[in-house]
Amino acid sequence: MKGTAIEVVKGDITIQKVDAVVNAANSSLLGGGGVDGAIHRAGGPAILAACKEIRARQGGCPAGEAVITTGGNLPAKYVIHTVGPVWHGGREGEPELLASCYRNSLRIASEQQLQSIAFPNISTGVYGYPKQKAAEVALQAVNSYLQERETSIKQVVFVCFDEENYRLYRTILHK
Ligand code: AR6
Repeated sequence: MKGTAIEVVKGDITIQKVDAVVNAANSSLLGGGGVDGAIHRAGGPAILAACKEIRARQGGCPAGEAVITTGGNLPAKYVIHTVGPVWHGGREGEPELLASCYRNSLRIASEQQLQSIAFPNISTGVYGYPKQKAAEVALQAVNSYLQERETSIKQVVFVCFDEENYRLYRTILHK
C-alpha cells in the first residue's frame, strides 16, 4: 500500500496511459464483446496472435487466472487478460474467483516490474456480477494485495465505463 495511488476514472480503458491494462476476457482468450472486443479492436492483431500462442502452450485461461501479452497498438505496453467468474447467485465461489482475478493480475504486473495498471470492472457486464458486490470485492482484493507485500506498482486505476460503476467505486473508495 505504501506509496501506491488508487484512482477511479470514468472512461475507456483502451486509451489509458499505463504500463498494463487488464482485459475481462473469456477462457478461450480469443476475444469477445464488451471491454475484450474494445481492447482487441484498439490494440490490433498482435494481441490475438499472442493469445493464440498462449493457447497453444497452456490451453485457455481458467476463471480467476491471468496471462500477459503485448499491448499491440495500445498506449499500454501490455495487456493482462484475466477471466472473471460468471455470476450464478454468489454461492459458487464467485467472490473468491473475482478476487483472484485482481490478485493474479497484480502479481503478473509485479513480476514484470510494472509501475501502473488499469482495471475494468471485471464480470459486471455480460457475466452478470452485481456491480456493488463486484466493486467491494475488487477494492478489497487490491487493497489487501498491496498491503501484504512489497511491489513495483505505484498506481492502480479503476476505469469505470458506466456511471453506476463510477459512482459505486467513488463511494466505496471515499468511505
Ligand atoms: N473500457 C472500460 N470498460 C469497458 C469498456 C471499455 N472500452 N467496454 C465495456 N466496459 P464485459 P465481463 C465495461 O461484458 O462481464 C466478453 O465478451 C462494461 O461496462 O466486457 O467480464 C468476454 O470475451 C462492464 O462494466 O466483461 C467474455 O466472454 C465491464 O467492462 C465476457 O464478455 C465488464 O463487462 C466477459 O464478461
